[in-house]
Amino acid sequence: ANEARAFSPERPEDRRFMAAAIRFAARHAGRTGTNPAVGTLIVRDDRDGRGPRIVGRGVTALGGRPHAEAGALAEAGDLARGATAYVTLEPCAHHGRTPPCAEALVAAGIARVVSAAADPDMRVDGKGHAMLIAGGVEVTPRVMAAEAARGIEGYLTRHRRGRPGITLKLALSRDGRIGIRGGGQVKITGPVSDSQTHLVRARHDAILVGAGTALEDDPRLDCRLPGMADRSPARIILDPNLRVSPEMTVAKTARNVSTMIATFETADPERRAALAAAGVSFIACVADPETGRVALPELLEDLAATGISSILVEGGAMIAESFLQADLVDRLILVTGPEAIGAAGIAAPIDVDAARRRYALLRQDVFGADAWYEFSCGAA
Ligand code: AOF
Ligand code: ZN
Repeated sequence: ANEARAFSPERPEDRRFMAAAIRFAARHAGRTGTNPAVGTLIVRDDRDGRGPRIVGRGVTALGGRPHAEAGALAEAGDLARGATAYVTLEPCAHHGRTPPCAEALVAAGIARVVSAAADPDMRVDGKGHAMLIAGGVEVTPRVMAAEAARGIEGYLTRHRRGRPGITLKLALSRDGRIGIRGGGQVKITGPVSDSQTHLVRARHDAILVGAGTALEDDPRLDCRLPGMADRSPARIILDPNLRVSPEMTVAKTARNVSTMIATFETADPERRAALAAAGVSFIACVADPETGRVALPELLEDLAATGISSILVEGGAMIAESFLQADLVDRLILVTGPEAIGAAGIAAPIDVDAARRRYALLRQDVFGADAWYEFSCGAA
C-alpha cells in the first residue's frame, strides 16, 4: 500500500506514448544480445497550445548497450528538463557496464517516468523505481505492461524460469498435416506467410529443428528477407545420435551463422571432429531416463546459460510434440495453407481448433491463401 501511494496515477495521454515506445523498441527486438530491447520516448508539454511533443527517442543499442534511456536523453538534451520519459521497462538501478539509467533520468531533470514492464533482474526489480522516487521524480508504473512484456517475452522467461522463451511454429495443410514422411520439403504455405516466418526468425536468438528435419530438408534456417541477411538467428539442431553430416548446408555455412548441435556425449567422435572443423559447435545433452530422448528442460537451461533468451522451434512433428507435452511452449504459431496433403501426410501434434480450446488467441491474420494464428500458451 505504501508503494501504491508513492506512485502517481496514469494520465490520459500515457497509453498513446507508451504504445509508440513499445513500437520503437521492436526495432531492435532480437538484436540486443542478453539484454531486452527497450524503448524510451521523452515527451514534453510546454503548455503553449501545441500539446505534448516527442523530443527524444531511444532504443537499446545493438548488442545491448548503451541502454535505451541514454540515447533518448542524449537526443533530448536540455529539453529533458521537466519532461516525461516513457520507458517500456523499469529503468535500471545497477552499475553495470553503464551507470544506472534511473540515475541518468534524475540527473537530466526528468519530472516524471512512465514505465511498462517490471524488470525481474534482481539488480533492478523495483530498485529503479525507488531510485527515481528518491530523486524526486514522479513514477507511474505498469502502463501497458502486458503489451511491453510481449515484446521481451524471451528475456522475461529466461529470468523467471531459467530457460529461453519458446515459440513453436507449425505450417499445417488444409487437412492438418505438416509434411510427408520421406517426402522432403513439402510446400504448405505461400510467399507472404513465408516472409512473415523469416521476420519471426529474425526476432529470435535461435532456431531449433530436429535432426530428422535437417536430414530430410537440408534447410538453410536463416533469415532471407532483403537487407536482413545479418539478422539470422543461431541454429540449433537437436541430434542426439549425431546424424548430421559435414556435407549438409547448415554445416557448410556454419562459419557465417552460428550453428550448434545438441548431442549425447556418446556421439561418434570422428563425425564430431569433422563438424567441429567446419565451425559447428556442440552442446552436450542428457537423455530423459524415462523416454531415452533428449531431456529438454536441462538442454534449455544450458542454452539459457549461453545467453540465448528466445528460441523458435521450427521442425519435426516429434520435436513439436515433445515441447508441447513438456509444457515448454510459450507462444504457438500455426499457419494453415490452402491445399490438402492426404493420408500419406504426417499428422500435426496440434491443430487450430485444439489450440483455440487450450490457449489464448493473440493474433489472427490472412496472408495470401494462408491463415496465421498466434497463441499465448503460458502464464508469462
Ligand atoms: C534499462 N534500459 O535499455 C535495458 C535495460 O549488463 P547491463 O549492465 O547492460 O545490464 C543488463 C540489465 O539491464 C538487464 O538484465 C536489464 O535488467 C536491464 N536492461 N535496462 O534501463 C535498457 N536494456
Ligand atoms: Zn539502464
